[in-house]
Amino acid sequence: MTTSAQPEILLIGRLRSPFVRRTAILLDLLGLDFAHDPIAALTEQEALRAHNPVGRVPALHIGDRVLVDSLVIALTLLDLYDQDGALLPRAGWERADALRLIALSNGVTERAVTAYYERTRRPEDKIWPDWVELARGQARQGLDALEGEAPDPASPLDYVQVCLVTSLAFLETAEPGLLDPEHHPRLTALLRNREAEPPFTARS
Ligand SMILES: N[C@@H](CCC(=O)N[C@@H](CS)C(=O)NCC(=O)O)C(=O)O
Repeated sequence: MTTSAQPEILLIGRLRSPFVRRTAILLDLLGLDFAHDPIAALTEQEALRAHNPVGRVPALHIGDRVLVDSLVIALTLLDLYDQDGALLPRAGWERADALRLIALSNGVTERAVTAYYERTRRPEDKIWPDWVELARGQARQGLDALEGEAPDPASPLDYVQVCLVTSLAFLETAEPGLLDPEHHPRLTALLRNREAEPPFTARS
C-alpha cells in the first residue's frame, strides 16, 4: 500500500459478472474501501453508459477518473497499491507468464459469456446452435490448456487465481458442463478450495 490518502472509489456492476466480482475481490485484497453500484449490464444500459460509454461492466471511478475493463482496472490498481508484487509479479517473464494465464482465463470467460448471451438473450427461433457450440468449444479448449497450468490452491492467493476462480464459478452456473471435474481436476480443486475462503465468500 502507498501511504498517501486513498482516493474515493466506486465500483459499477453486479457481482454476477465475473469481471466485476474479481474487481471487488481485488479491491478487498488491496485493503481499499469502495462504494458499489450494482447496475445490470444488459437491462440498465442507459444508466451504465453514464459510467462507461460502451455500456459494459465493470467501470471503476477512482478519484476523478473512470477506468473500464477489468484488466485495465487491475493493472492500474496493482501498479499503485501492490508495489511488492505480492498479487502480480511486477516485471520480466514471471509477469508475462501471469498475464498470459489471465488473458487465457479472460478469453475462456468471454467465450462463455458469448454462448450464454446467445442462449438466453435471443428469441428461441433466432438462437443459432452452431454459434453456441463454436463459443463453447473455444472456452472448452481454453480450459483444457489452463488445466495443465492450474495453480496449487494451497499456494498464496494472487490475482491470477482471483481471475481463474471467478471465471470458473461463473462458468459452472452460466454454462454448465464446460468445467468437467473428470477432465479438469486441478481447476475444479482450485475452484472448490478457493470459493470456500473469505475473499470469495465475502463477494458471492
Ligand atoms: N474484457 C472485459 C469484459 C467485460 C464483460 O464482458 N462484461 C459483460 C458482463 S459479464 C458486459 O458488460 N456485458 C454487456 C455487453 O457486453 O453489452 C473486462 O474484462 O472487463
